[in-house]
Amino acid sequence: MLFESFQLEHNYLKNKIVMPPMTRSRAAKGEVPTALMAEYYAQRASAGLIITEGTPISTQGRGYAWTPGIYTQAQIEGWKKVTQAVHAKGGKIFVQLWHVGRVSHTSLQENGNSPVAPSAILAEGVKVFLAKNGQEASSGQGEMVQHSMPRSLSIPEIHQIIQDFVQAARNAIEAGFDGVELHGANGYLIEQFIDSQTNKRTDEYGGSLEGRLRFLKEVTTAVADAIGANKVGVRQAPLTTLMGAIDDTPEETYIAAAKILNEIGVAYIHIAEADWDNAPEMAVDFKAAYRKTFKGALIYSGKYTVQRAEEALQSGWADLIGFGRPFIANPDLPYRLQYGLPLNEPIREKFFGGGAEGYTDYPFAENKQL
Ligand code: 8OZ
Repeated sequence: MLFESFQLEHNYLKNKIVMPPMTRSRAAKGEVPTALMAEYYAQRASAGLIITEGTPISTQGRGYAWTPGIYTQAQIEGWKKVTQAVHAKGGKIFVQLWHVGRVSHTSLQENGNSPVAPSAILAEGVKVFLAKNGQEASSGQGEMVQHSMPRSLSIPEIHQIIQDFVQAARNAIEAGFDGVELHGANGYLIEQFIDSQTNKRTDEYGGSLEGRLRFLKEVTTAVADAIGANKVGVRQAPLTTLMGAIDDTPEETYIAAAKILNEIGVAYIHIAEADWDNAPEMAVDFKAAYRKTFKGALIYSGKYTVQRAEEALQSGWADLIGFGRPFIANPDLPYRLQYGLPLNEPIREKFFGGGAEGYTDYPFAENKQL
């Protein structure tokens, strides 16, 4: 089933293999996507669906060096090169819209401001990736630094961030993306609102489960109203802990979130099972509850093999499967998986920052170009 097509609303996907979002930190000055990035994504256009690396919606939403943004005209023009290159190879591509919330550093914020969060709570030990001495991405010279103490958002600021998401989604459509994925996972802003240990607000954006889900609901509704719910997906990570965003009752919380997303009518929910986290495996009952609650497509990513992917699709709780790191090292991953060919191993040292090395120079099997 993995190699068969899938209709994701108006988007025809040629297989059920997703390239999930992966930060690679190779944008040019001004957080502008480059021609090298266009080549990287186009090389991977045999995926049924590509979802770009996390893409900040504003300066405030940035938490790492050299991540490509989608809030200036130069960035939109850069992304046009990416979407055109992917479409020319017959691929489909969504952009992941990202606000990091507290997971940032004063050096990345305007005027050295503090990062923002639902509540002013530090995640001890959670680090961000900064450029060493203001160097550019191509240097690859970065360092991991503890994120800065955040301050809590006022209600007008929350409303402004929702507008920033809407503008970023409009920019994405202008840039030629087939849709957007809202990054509601991995301990960033949307998840900081959702999870009980990061949201201690007492106003309407916290205090109760309904309150903690309000930001997700309002952002998703506003973005869906702006570009169409059929072009919107949402990523969630119910069980991850490493980024310090933890919910005390994840199943209750995230199934309630799925109910809201179902009512809005988004195209998909993308669940990060996060093999990089110590999170427990998601119980089959939890996955079945997602299926029962949410009528759109369900994508799962995290440590899948072809066999596990086929089982997930057969079992009925998944529609599409993401393969992350294997896609870094294997531009022609679907072909290799389909024919059982050996896989190239990803080079960890080249994950973040740098140039073509460990990025666009992984070989295709038998010199086959798609
Ligand atoms: C790794 C390094 C930097 C960012 C995520 C956006 O975990 C990320 C990310 C991952 O979702």
